Amino acid sequence: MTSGASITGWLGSARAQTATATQSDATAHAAAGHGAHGGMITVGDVDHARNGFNPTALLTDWETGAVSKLPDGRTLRSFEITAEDKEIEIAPGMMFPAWTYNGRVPGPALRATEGERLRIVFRNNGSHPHSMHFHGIHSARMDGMPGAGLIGPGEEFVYEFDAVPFGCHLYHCHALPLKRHIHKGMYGAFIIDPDPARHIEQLAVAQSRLLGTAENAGWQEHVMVMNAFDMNFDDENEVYAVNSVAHHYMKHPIRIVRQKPVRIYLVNVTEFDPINSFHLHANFFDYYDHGTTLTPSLRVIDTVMQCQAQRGILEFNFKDHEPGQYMFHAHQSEFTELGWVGLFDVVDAAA
Ligand SMILES: [Cu+2]
Repeated sequence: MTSGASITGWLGSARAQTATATQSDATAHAAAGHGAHGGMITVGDVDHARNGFNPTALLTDWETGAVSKLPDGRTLRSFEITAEDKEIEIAPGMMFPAWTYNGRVPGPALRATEGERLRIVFRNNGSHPHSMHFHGIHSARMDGMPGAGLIGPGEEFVYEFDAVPFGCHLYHCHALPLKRHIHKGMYGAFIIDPDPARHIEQLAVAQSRLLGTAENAGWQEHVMVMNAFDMNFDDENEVYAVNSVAHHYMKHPIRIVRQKPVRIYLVNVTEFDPINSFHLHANFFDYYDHGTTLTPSLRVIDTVMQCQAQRGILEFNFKDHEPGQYMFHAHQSEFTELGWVGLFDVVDAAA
């Protein structure tokens, strides 16, 4: 982050621009009630309709594409992604000139099942060359590098590869300068659910991870992409968030039914800072590094750190907790104050 800069300074002008919206925003007044947690959060709300996405909806917005059968009987799952330039509001009154996948930051959370054939039709309607570089297993010519799917404005490329290994992955643009293309918003989660038929020895766990199964429906799943924004292009971040909007989940706590377990697909794409982290208040979680195992790689921890592109799955529950609002945030305190903090609103199933 920028030493000496503060979100308060940025928000001085932001407040002036959005004074009317700010005064009439009931959620802002509700959020003020969290003063005990440290009331130093942004005032008001962003225009989600103008952005075209709402971080609350993004938590469960899985893009599963279109499914068909290949001649050999395998499943083909197809996605369509378009790169486009778009201004997005990442804190009230603070506009960021983003480069996006499908008009949103982060891009769609692509979700497939282990072993499927994936086809991603990528069109570049942006003003710069872009690509989709997937973290997964594929051939060199599908890697999203120059000569392998990095395309100019107006061009189209089709990536095709198998969905392996299962896990919590990501994709991002690999055009140069890389730090600018990633930071501008060109990234998204890429989840490959395990195919239970391939994991008979851990069938119940595999089934619980597979979207659409009854076992999976017993979980509360959310995807969280930790990101940040360099508002003045000095290669340091001024605003931090999960799913792009600073302090969003403070103003709009994430509702959690106490009796159902929680699974978080956590991805770090933060540019310019070496690491980011996730800390859960008043609770502990199991962690699956990269999501590529069905047994936890870390057990009973309350904080995990990730470098850029590192990701994993968190599992926890509040079944023995009393209902209430439980905080989560980066345990780099400065990231927290600059936007990366939120609340789980834990309620009883009947509530
Ligand atoms: Cu790019």
